[in-house]
Parts: sequence; structure tokens; C-alpha cells
Amino acid sequence: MANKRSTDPPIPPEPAEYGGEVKYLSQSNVDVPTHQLVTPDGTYEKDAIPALDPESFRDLYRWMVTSRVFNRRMVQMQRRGELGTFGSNRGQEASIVGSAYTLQPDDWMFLGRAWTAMFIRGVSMTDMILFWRGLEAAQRSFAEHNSQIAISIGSHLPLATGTAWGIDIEGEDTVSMAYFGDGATSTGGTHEALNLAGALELPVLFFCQNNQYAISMPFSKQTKATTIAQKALAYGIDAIRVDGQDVLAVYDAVANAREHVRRGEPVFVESVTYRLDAHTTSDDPTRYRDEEEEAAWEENDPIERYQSFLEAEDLWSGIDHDAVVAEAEDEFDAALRTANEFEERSIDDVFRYVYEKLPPELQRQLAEYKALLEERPEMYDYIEQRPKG
Ligand SMILES: Cc1ncc(C[n+]2csc(CCOP(=O)(O)OP(=O)(O)O)c2C)c(N)n1
Ligand SMILES: [Mg+2]
Repeated sequence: MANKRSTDPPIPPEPAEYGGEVKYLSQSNVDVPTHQLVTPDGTYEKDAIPALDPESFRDLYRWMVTSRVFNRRMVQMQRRGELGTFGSNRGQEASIVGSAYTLQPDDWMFLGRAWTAMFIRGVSMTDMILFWRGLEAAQRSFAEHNSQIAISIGSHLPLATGTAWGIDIEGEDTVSMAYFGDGATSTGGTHEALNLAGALELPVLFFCQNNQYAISMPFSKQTKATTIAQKALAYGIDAIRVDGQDVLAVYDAVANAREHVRRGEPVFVESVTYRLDAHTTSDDPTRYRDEEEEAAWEENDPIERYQSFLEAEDLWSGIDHDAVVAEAEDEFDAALRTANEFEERSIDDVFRYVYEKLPPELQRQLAEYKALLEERPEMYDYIEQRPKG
């Protein structure tokens, strides 16, 4: 590891050898291993397993199950018309939980679909429901260094790098972490964030969940790169590719990466996983992927794989699966009751939330918006009910 840059003044390059054929630098020469600790059939080498205490091993399981319960309940709510839309992360539990579990309270977190990480960091289910209902109160999690879901794809990566720059200037012993998807790596913001992080050697951890799709766009069409991990190398950033269905491998990789990041060596992690549900509740995946593919990934279930590890280690006896589910259901019921107590917000709130005094441009937009609603009152229903993606 350690990517040391020369600080010598630039000089014309010395070729290694003279003459001969034109040599290509090709990705086919780059060997990209994938870190895995527990195989899909549950085999592992005991010595390679991270040294966690028994309760932490069980915690990883509980968080993954809690995530699955939350996913199920939110999809049900949307189907009943109690939510505009929802983006499930079923299938990605190991990838999200294994990584988030390595973070320290003062670290900064920016994310997209990895919202389960918020719960691990103390954000309430109420706030997550409020977020998906479009209520600004959900943004209060930022006070605890947890930035709510970035809807504009890739927009949070420059923020994560900028935050890392602040950490560096202040000399704090924390890191900034950005979760994002395979699709986000095609945005300009991702390039800028990676380049600046590498050039300034900032304490930022880039965690890309390659869940194989950006809505209907498969990974094979997203990029000509054979892996996402190797993209980091061009920025002088070291990378790890990890099996995202193996919670212990993800934990191990990210805990290791976090140590490098603390020292100002940014790291890029590609976690290879799969989104089992639709992109959001507004999407129909049968239009772009077949059942055999989904069935193969259902088989590669991260929770079942981890259960077999817990059983082999005799840690399973300390877990009451039904009680974990019941507790998550109760927490969800209570969170929903609190969320339902929030009054419906007016259009004004959307404009007034950020600024104490509304800037002229937003004043103009608000007036235009109100005039439109007065002229065409039926638009109000359309705005409230329209599915978001
Ligand atoms: C700037 C921008 N362009 C387009 C969209 C519409 N959109 C929402 S999610 C998404 C795909 C994101 O794919 P990926 O980064 O792989 O994350 P995933 O949804 O798979 O977690 C797109 C194109 C958006 N939200 N923001
Ligand atoms: Mg994706």
C-alpha cells in the first residue's frame, strides 16, 4: 500500500528502454482480487476472521435482519398509498452493515441507497420514514454527521471530499465516508471528488456498492472498465474489491481501509452486491432482467451465509431470530405512529427550510409556484401523488 508521490520538480521522462514496439497500458494487465472470508457454502478459515467480541458478531446479524424488516414494511406502506416511493436495499445488507459497523461516532457519512447505515449510527426509523415522505425534519441527522440520502446521483461525493478537506485542515482524527452506486461512478462529480481527494491526500473513504444496476442500466453497459475498483488507480487512490454478500469480509476490508484513510491515504472500496428488489417502488425490473438472474442472487443471500457462520462458531444459540424480527416490527410501528403525528407541510416550507431569509430567486420561484397552483388547482394533487424516482 501507500502511494507515494514524488515532489521533485518535473523533468522529461526517461524511457525504461529505447526502441521496440509501442507498449500499451491495459486493464487486462491489472489483477483485481476480490476479498472474501466466508464462502457462499459457509466455509472459512478461522484465523482470517476479524477479532470481534461475540455481541458484535451477533449485532451484525441483528442489523441485517432489522434492515430487511424495514424494507418490507416500507414497501407495504407504499403499496397502501402511505408513501410516494421507496428505494429498497434488500440483498445489500451485508455490504451496508459490514461497512457502517466500522465507523466511529465522529466520522462523517454521506449516502444514497445505503440508508440502513443511518440506523447503526443512531438515526431513528421515524426520521427515515419522514425522509421518504419528503419532510425536511429528517435532515436533522446532519447534526450528528449523517447526511440524508442524496437523491441527485453522485452529488454527495464532492461534499464528502470537501468534508474530508475540513477534517484535514482542523487536524481531526476522523474520516469522511461516501456510499454510492455503480451508476454514480459515471457522473462528473465523482471524478472531481476522487481527483481532489487523491491530489490533496484527504481522509475520505469511497464505498461503492456495485449492485449491478443503475435503474435499468446493467453494469456491463455502465462502463468498459472490467471492475469499478480499478478506476481509483488513475487518481492515485488504492482500492479494495470485496464480496459484498460476505458481511465479515466487508467489515474486515473497510476497517482496514479506515485506518489508512485516517492517515490521509484515501481508499476506494468496490463492494460487489445485488439489488434484489426494484430500483424503487416505481420501477418494474421484469422489463430489464430475467428471473434466473434474480434467483441466482436470492440463493447468494448474505443473511443466510452469515447465519451458517454463526452456527459454526456456536454464536447462533445467543440469537432469537423471531425476537429480533418482532423487535424491529415494534420499533417500526412506534416510528410510524410518531411520523404520522407530523402535520402535512405546506409548499412554503419546502422553500423556507434552508434559509432564514428567503433569497430573491427563491422568492420569485415561490410566487410563480403559488400563481400556478391558483390557476390550476388540480396540479396540487398531481404534485402530492406523483411517484418520485
Ligand atoms: C443527477 C441524477 N441523474 C439521474 C437521476 C435518476 N436516477 C435515480 S437513481 C439512478 C441510478 C443510480 O444508480 P447507482 O448509482 O448504481 O445507485 P443504485 O440506485 O443502484 O443504488 C438514476 C439515474 C438522479 N437521481 N440524479
Ligand atoms: Mg447500482
